[in-house]
Amino acid sequence: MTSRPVIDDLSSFWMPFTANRQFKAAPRLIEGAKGMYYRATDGREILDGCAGLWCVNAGHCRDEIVAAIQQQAATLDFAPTFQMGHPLAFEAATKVAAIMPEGLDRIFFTNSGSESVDTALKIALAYHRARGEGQRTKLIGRERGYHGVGFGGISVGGIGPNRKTFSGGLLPNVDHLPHTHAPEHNAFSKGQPAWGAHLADELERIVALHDASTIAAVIVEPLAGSTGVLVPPQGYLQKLREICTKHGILLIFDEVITGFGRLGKATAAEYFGVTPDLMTLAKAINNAAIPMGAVAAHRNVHDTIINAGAANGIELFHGYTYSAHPMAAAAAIATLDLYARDQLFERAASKAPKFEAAAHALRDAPHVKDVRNLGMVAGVELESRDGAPGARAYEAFVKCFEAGVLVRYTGDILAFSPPLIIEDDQIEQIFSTVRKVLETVK
Ligand code: PXG
Ligand code: PLP
Repeated sequence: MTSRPVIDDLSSFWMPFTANRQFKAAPRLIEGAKGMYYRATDGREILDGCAGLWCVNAGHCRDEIVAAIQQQAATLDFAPTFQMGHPLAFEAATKVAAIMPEGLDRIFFTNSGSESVDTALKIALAYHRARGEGQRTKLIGRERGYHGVGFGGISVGGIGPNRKTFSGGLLPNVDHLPHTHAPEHNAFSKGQPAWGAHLADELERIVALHDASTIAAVIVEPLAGSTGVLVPPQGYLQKLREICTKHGILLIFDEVITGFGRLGKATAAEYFGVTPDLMTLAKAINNAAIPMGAVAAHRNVHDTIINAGAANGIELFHGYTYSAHPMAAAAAIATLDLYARDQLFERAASKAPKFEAAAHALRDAPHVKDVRNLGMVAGVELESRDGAPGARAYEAFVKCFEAGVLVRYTGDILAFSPPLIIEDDQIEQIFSTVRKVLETVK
């Protein structure tokens, strides 16, 4: 059963990353949410197995966040942060900084992950220029990386379909590391796979090709989410860090998905014990209640740029009308307080073993060719149908929705990343529903 539209005309909304014609022929519409559940327009409750789009980490419509936004909307709707400020912007930055890895305590606010990525890439160029190495302009991404949809993000990104149409407009000075997906070695790994740390050595090859003196930054997702959950091999991120440090290259972790508890720590950097120079954040920064993103910059990067500018001059020519929007900032403060009060990152860590076991129990379900996981993230890769890649996972996604569980799919990979408030029986419900659905999928 598909939700009946509550409005007749679906034609004006050009939907993002959606098969518009297919969707509008059989829409799935959500009209409410609370805690672990969405409510569809036909009144059905749908268990949220992916925290919206990896972002509602504290669960939906939390009273504390709702109240903070309502109050802020009636107190200060908007104030510029260009040559002015409002107190919540500074308070939100201080609270974000407090849970970042040591040193990453200078916070630049944006409105999305894509803007955070563009901002981080620009900060990297500004940093080298401030140091007198303005020739360091190359950016190194990774195959299968997802860094949003700005021109910077798709240039360093490594997802073919996101780049192809726009290939004439990509940034010129970009190269890519190989991705780390190696099912022939690592299928059904629990947590970090043992094989593949040496893939980080490819960075040395790229440095040898271009020379370190031309390279500004390397950007990677510490755990790649959007491409279908690629968990970094043991030792891989440590090697990337060492090589970047050796050559004076900035390391950017794109933590738009992994930030704010997804792996059971505030950041993946903390989880893996590897500290980047810049970190991009968004999504769960304020439980996705109002659009917001951020870049956390190491103090040294920040100070280098700030101190290179004239004393009364603007140091970085960059910013968004809505950087640190009052409502987004109010939501961030309330969200970060909630994460701390309810110890949601610790909760994620404590639920992770149960989540891992439930995901891996799908190992012998029909069509399953790999299960991988870390923290409160899991990916289940299906065999593709001959000549129709993605069709099987799409069918599973639709059937799960009809059976009352929201999952995410990309290609033929199902991805799971529930709110961190999930209970054990809800973990069971997600994966038992997927098993039942896979038994009916062609
Ligand atoms: N970087 C990373 C690592 C992301 O995962 C972005 C940047 C871009 O953020 P914005 O806010 O501009 O969308 C993301 C976003 C999915 C999915 O289902 C993932 C994202 C967005 C939408 C869907 O995998 N990640
Ligand atoms: N386009 C025009 C014409 C603008 O005036 C502005 C901002 O003033 C922008 C784009 C950028 O908008 P935002 O600051 O919301 O990113």
